[in-house]
Amino acid sequence: MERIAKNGLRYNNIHSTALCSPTRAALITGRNHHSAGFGVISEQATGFPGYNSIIAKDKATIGRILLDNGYATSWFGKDHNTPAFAASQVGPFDQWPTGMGFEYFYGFVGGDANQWEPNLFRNTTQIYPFEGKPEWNLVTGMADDAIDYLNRINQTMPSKPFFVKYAPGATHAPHHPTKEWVDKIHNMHLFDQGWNKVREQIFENQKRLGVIPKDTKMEPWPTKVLPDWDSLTPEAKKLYIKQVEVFAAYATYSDHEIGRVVQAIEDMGKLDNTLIIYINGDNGTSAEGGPFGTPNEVAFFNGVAVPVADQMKWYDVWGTEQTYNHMSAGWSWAFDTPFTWFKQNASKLGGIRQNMAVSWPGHIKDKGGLREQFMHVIDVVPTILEVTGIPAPKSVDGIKQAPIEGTSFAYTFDAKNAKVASRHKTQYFEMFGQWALYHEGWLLSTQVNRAPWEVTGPANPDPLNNQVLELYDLNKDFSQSQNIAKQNPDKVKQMKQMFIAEAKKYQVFPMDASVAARIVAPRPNITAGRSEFVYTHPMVGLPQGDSPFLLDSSYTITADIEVPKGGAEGMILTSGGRFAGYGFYLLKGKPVFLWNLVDLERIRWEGKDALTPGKHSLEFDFKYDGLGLGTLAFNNMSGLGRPGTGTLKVDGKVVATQSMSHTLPMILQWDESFDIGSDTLTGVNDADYKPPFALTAKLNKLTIKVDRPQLSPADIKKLEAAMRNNKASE
Ligand SMILES: [Ca+2]
Repeated sequence: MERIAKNGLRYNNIHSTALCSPTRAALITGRNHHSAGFGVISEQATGFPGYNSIIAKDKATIGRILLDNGYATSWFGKDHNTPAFAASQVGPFDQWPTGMGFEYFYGFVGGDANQWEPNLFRNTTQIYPFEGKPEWNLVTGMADDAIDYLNRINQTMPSKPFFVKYAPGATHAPHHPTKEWVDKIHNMHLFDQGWNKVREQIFENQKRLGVIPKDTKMEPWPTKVLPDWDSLTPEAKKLYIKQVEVFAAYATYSDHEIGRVVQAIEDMGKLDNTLIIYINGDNGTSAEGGPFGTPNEVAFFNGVAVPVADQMKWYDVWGTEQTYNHMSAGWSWAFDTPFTWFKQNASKLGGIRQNMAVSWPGHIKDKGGLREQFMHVIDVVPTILEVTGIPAPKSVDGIKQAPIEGTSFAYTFDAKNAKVASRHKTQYFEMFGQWALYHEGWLLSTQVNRAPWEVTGPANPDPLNNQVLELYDLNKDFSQSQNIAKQNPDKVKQMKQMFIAEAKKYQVFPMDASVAARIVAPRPNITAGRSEFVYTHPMVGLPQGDSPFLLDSSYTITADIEVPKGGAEGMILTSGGRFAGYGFYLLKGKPVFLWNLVDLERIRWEGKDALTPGKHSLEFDFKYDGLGLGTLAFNNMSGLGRPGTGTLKVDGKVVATQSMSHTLPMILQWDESFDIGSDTLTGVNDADYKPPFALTAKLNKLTIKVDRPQLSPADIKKLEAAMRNNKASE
């Protein structure tokens, strides 16, 4: 990044939406995230136009526009703009990168990926280049593939212009750098003094570099949200330093590999006429590890915080394939210096302000210059169109195109415009019911009422009005630290009206403050309306969002198999993997059903005897003891994650019965698939087997029956009463 900045311009006032796929949708379409159907991530999509995870056909992406104008277009790394219900091999593929105008795709479809064993696709086909290569890492794999691709284009047709969208998994969790980079960072001892001191140091560095005004103020450490470093136990300090060193190693490693791709362009002799826009950040720094961090992000999304002492079990393997790790939010706060709050907090600069460097050596002459004009990621598309001289298309595939909503920042490339006023005058922000409005230097913000790790509580029922409003003058107050709402009541009123007008214009309404509840909200799904699933053929790679959902429900899984002479072993059915999931398999001939509860606890049913050769019917029956997903409609999570009893049967005879005191409420490991007849990527129990663990018995038929709980009229009455009480207490 430093190379791009030194060779071009630095920007300190560009903004994102506060969350990943919403920002990406805005980045590739030049429209606001709600306009592009991505008010939230696709796994939280609901039926409203601003939130349905569908990028409508009247908003063609920059990939499509450039493709239609002769460019070779490609996308490397994270996608997360494919609706969860279109992520399986039945498609449709029109909202995969290749369907959105990016002719070549090498990356992962979902929200994040294990970098050691990713759910990786080339175009729309899953590939496994890491098999048998324990040293392989996607950060390097992706750079190698991009370098190979760019050289292929260049050697085949040197005059072909190219467009690359490069979105590494870094620094989203899991933080998976190579050991080389972890050692390098560790030896620098950057973080030994703790997050309070690191924050002060970053603040001083920012002033020294001139990227923030000299008179910028910094709010005191938020002791109500996060503890002071000095108050921590030695064990916690030790753990948190490890967490942050791995994070920093991941950031640096990724930056280094991006540098190799840039070098490849220089080696082709094309750097002078290549515009590189490098936006660095995970929106704000992510606090989704919670105050303690976590060895397993899947635990976080199931509402499970792992105490420090338990996390120490993973200390030596932090960042390796044994963890799906995230760091303590204390570091995230420090890394958002000089701002407050985090990714997800759309009303705070700590959630939405990015840094950016832009180089175009043959054209931008003010090398190393700083630009301070207000901008947003929706400005990137119109900027690319302006510099390439390509007009925004009036129609694509016969469909009239909606106007682009961003404003080109190409004017800032010219040194004489270094200090002119921003051309982007007004911008709304909204995420999970937290919102803000920017207008010509003023920022109206809702007071933060939820830390990003508080995801399972009841949602604010009226996020437009049930808010404390704050007002800031960013022209004088770079870090959004002086709330002047009291002194300017008329301005507050006027800007709230302006927010409502913008929100109406860009399909922000109905605003919804729920977070976790939306993960399990009903949405289009290829399994919708089905309670019975039959499989007669081995099959791997079905994503979580497109497979039978067994959480918060009763279900019965029956496998009719034929054991050959000498016995059998292997995977019958699995979903998820090392960090959460279930497996139904034969181990040394014995039937096993296993629930992996976020790698903290494994519940296991096992038959005593190995199956004899011949035909057998295996059954795992689970009776769920709770009201199920239906309680969500009442802003109530009480139906989820409840206990239940599982029974394992062989040929109709019970061989094991066991109760679970709690179950996973939300989600299995999302980057792992539903696999029949073998296991891809990681396994659910390393102590038992290594994937692919192919089934050596013949699978004649696998049947899954799901018996979802239904609310009785009495249940509904109770839930309605609870909801009324909740509202009354607010
Ligand atoms: Ca797996």
